[in-house]
Amino acid sequence: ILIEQELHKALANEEFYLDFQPQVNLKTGKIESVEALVRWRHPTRGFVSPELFIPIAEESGLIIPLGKWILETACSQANTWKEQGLPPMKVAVNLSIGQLFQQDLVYMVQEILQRTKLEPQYLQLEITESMTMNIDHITQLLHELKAIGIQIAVDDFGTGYSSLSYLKDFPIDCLKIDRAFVRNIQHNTNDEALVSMILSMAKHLRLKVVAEGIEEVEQLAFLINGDCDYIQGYLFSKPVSAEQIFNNFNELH
Ligand code: G
Ligand code: G
Ligand code: MN
Ligand code: NA
Repeated sequence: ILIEQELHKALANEEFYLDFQPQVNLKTGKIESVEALVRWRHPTRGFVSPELFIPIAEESGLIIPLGKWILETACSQANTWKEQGLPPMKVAVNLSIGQLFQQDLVYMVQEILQRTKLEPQYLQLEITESMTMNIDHITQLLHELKAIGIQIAVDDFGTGYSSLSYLKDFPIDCLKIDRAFVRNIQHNTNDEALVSMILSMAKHLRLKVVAEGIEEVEQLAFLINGDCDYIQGYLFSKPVSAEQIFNNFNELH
């Protein structure tokens, strides 16, 4: 309850900010996209993890205004980097389940893109498999979002309880392999088999793949060998501030 009340104040008090984690193209070695990750710096509690406050924001409905703020801030930041002279980068933004049932989501996305002057192909929305329960609603929604020209990624791929059937109905551009599969890739033949299978399946479905949570060079080698498209993980960079993305852009390459 306490956290819930403080969450409402936090938005007005500008206690939220975004960090960004680079996604590296394994073919070119370049950063082509970043994932926006929300952070809450509470005045007395200090840093509160999104793993704690996102579920509370979901339950309390605050996820709607917070989600809007996140999307707007991420799009506006992508445009700022461009104006600062960085090569164009896609920004990936996590959607919460509540946002998928927000009446005006498509309109809101469109309006934010216009206002921030970000070209639609530079926005990627991440949904998770747990959101694929209501197939008819989500299929319709994703088609409307694709019509705007944005990209869609399935986050935490392989960890949900859903069947694979949504892959044939949803207009998806990208799968993000959950870090649970990548973690023991060098030591566990089951994980190795699963990651290889996902990479091969994605290729047949013409989907891009981002492997998440890459921490070790052995994992990187396996993914390069498997023809994975992008990696995201501490090996390359932790989530960092917008300023750090700008300042370190050349070093990060
Ligand atoms: O960044 P970190 O690893 O601490 O994130 C923890 C969890 O919070 C992850 O599951 C991540 O998807 C989620 N999360 C982080 N930022 C956002 C956001 O902007 N929106 C939503 N809906 N979830 C987020
Ligand atoms: O659920 P989602 O994939 O959106 O959340 C991404 C989360 O993964 C972020 O909280 C981010 O901080 C975390 N993360 C990113 N790279 C790594 C990594 O290499 N190792 C670990 N343990 N966590 C990571
Ligand atoms: Mn994500
Ligand atoms: Na993930």
